[in-house]
Amino acid sequence: MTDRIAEPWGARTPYAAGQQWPERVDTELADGVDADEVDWSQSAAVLHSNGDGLDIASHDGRIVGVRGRRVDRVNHGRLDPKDLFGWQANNSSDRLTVPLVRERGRLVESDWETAMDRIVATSQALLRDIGPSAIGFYTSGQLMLEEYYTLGVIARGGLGTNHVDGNTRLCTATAEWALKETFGCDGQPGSYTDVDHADVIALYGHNVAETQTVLWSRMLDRLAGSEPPQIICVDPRETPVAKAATVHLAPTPGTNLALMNGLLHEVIAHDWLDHDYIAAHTIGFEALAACVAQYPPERVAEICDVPVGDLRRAAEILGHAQRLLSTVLQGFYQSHQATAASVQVNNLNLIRGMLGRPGAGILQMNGQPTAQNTRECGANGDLPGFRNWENDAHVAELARLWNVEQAKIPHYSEPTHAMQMLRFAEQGSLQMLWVSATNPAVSLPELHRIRRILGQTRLFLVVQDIFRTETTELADVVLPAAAWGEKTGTFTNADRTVHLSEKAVDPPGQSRADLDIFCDYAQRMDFRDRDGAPLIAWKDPESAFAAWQRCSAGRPCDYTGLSYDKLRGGSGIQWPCNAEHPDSTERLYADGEFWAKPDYCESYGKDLITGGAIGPTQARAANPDGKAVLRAADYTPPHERPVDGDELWLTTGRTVYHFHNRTKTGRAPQLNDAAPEAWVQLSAGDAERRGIRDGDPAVIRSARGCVQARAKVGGIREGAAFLPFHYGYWDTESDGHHRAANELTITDWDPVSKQPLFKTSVVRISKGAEADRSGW
Ligand SMILES: Nc1nc2c(c(=O)[nH]1)N[C@H]1C(S)=C(S)[C@@H](COP(=O)(O)OP(=O)(O)OC[C@H]3O[C@@H](n4cnc5c(=O)[nH]c(N)nc54)[C@H](O)[C@@H]3O)O[C@H]1N2
Ligand SMILES: Nc1nc2c(c(=O)[nH]1)N[C@H]1C(S)=C(S)[C@@H](COP(=O)(O)OP(=O)(O)OC[C@H]3O[C@@H](n4cnc5c(=O)[nH]c(N)nc54)[C@H](O)[C@@H]3O)O[C@H]1N2
Ligand SMILES: [Mo]
Repeated sequence: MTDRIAEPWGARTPYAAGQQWPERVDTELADGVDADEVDWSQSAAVLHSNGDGLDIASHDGRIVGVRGRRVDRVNHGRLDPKDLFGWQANNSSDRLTVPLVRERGRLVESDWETAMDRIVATSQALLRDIGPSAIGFYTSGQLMLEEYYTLGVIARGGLGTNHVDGNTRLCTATAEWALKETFGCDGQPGSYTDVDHADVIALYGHNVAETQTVLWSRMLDRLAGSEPPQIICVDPRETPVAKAATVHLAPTPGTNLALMNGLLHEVIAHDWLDHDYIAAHTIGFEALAACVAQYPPERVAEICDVPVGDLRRAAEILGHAQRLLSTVLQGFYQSHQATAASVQVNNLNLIRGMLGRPGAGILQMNGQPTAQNTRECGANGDLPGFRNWENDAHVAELARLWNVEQAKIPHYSEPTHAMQMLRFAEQGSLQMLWVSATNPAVSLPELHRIRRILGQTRLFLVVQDIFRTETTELADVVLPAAAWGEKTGTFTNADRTVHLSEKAVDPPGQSRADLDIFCDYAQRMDFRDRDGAPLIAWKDPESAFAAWQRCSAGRPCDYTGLSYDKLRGGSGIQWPCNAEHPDSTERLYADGEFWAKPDYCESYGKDLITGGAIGPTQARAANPDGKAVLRAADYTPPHERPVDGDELWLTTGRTVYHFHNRTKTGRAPQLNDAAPEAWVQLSAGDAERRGIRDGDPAVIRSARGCVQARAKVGGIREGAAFLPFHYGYWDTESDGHHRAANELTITDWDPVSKQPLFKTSVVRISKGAEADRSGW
């Protein structure tokens, strides 16, 4: 058997362009467990957005392994190393099993009555004394569809607060906004089967090899077969993707928009265009052409510090592609001018007519397993069902569906984004924050500030998790949740594939499914509709799903043709799935029609530089027919940038072996042993100038904090350094030294998507282990 730690992608199963991707079933069972003696429950992967179908093996009430689902369209049986080993965390002896409440400054074990009473009493007092805006919810991309929708209805229809967001704000807010800016609506145009057909695959700031390993296996299998695709990689590091690329462009962090404008310049200058597609299906071409005319290759090569020949070659490959698949992720979404740069990827596909047919697609990727649902269900900065908060008819529709007053549903401004919620808490107007399935004390930027905000006594902090984390330690009430495998629900991956995940075992101790916790809160708060009936008229996952289906009816993310039964037994199914598309929808926009018509669209769009709202009047005038919008933007330099040779760009991100703050992967021995400690990656030249050799201890300082890590020399461009963000403090002795990347990062966000800029800050690095945190 392949050692999947040494070989994360497993063995090759080559295939040629246009063929079916062969099956390969990956299985992992605990030592001594016999596959014939276990019960299998259908589910899908939860340690990334790929949505790999898998079955959970259980025996005697414990999860004992996993097996890839051969029939699933996403993975054809394959599994990622994190999924092969990560399930062991469910069985960890340090799971949260009882509610905790803060007594005289300390968290003590309690019971559900006491914990929920405190939450309800605080909510009611705040509603009475201040109003709904004193209460906020910060949720996840890791719960299930039914849970987000329930939370969305509670917050917007029950309490009437505008302060609901997900950690999807840190993750795929830019994916969503790039899609809204171009197509008027969220929703992934492409499909993973585009990999089977593409002749060019361009990956922009997307280290798919480490972050969606099964999707990369699909690409590797194409590369190993006949008629392999050409690969374009844009990443300052020499990732496995870069190593396999035909052309690797390694721009200076934060210069993505200049690079994209340069590529567009070449494609337009050489007339590698689909003029018919542009004329029939888009608006804005002249303005785009005028803007990118200012970005000839020589200028762009200088801004981005990439060889001009490589830039030209990449443009030529993109310009000649017959079936171009483009993917985008955090190297764009969390970098400077995030939305503006990601939108240019859409533009490139559009002006080449590369959309809606096999191999010609766009994947504005997701990161977390259920991020798509956070966005669909109204648990982040949108109304449920991709409804437009600026469109009164959409709000009225929701009010009818929930049978509440239209005025109850906040739509006086854009829903509050997470960083703004934190600011409100810092300033004191937000007095209760309910955090579910996210760990902001490690994952938000500028951690000393986050700890100060969350630790205030005037803020009532509720944290709902499966483990004690850096964030639970700051809470007033901690609620123990059931994990994946211990509850039933559905979730949707990055290419709109919906999976059912069945409960395989009971949750430990008194822990409860997040859905049960939210429903319990709704009942205790006694939220009612206009006729006095309970606002939340469901109690279990399947009836919550049915409620969501009604909400999704007629909207782009239409689930009305799905059911738990239909999702059982076979493959996951792509939405929209309704009377018109009863089986599934593989690709969006195949007919060149978009969800951008003014009355239907999710957003009227924003200015890419300022983030200023375009508004209904201008949107109606500019794009009455709802065509795809080619939006242009000029490059501006990042706000913080190195001023001398001593300073380096800091960029942060992931390794293949860990998921986020490692609450799961850090508890799986194989994964933890594969990457037990943080490191800092820097180029050979930058290391030598600092007298640093591979493996030396190093101190990394920014204006905001200090981190220690061992140096890893090479594999990154000059002038840039990389820190993984996985390492927090739950499994360290508190010896005063810092290791979380976010001690260093900056409080700054993209003007359009409001996604924080985790990929561009400035640091100094020196050799040594001294945890001298005194100043910058
Ligand atoms: N193993 C693993 N897989 C995961 C996760 C995980 O924690 N671990 N998390 C999941 C989640 S939630 C997400 S969001 C995804 C993220 O998946 P990715 O976006 O693929 O991962 P990152 O490592 O955050 O960033 C990708 C690349 O961006 C590059 N980069 C940094 N700055 C810039 C820049 O300015 N320009 C360009 N062009 N590139 C830049 C980095 O060098 C890095 O290789 O992964 C998902 N899958
Ligand atoms: N510097 C830097 N910072 C980053 C990033 C980066 O690239 N660089 N990436 C950003 C991105 S893309 C993301 S997605 C975020 C991720 O940041 P977080 O969301 O903070 O990361 P996790 O560690 O996944 O936190 C999820 C928490 O939910 C808990 N949990 C898991 N399952 C369940 C469940 O079913 N119910 C409940 N109630 N709890 C559960 C886990 O134990 C864990 O504590 O980090 C962001 N921060
Ligand atoms: Mo993410």
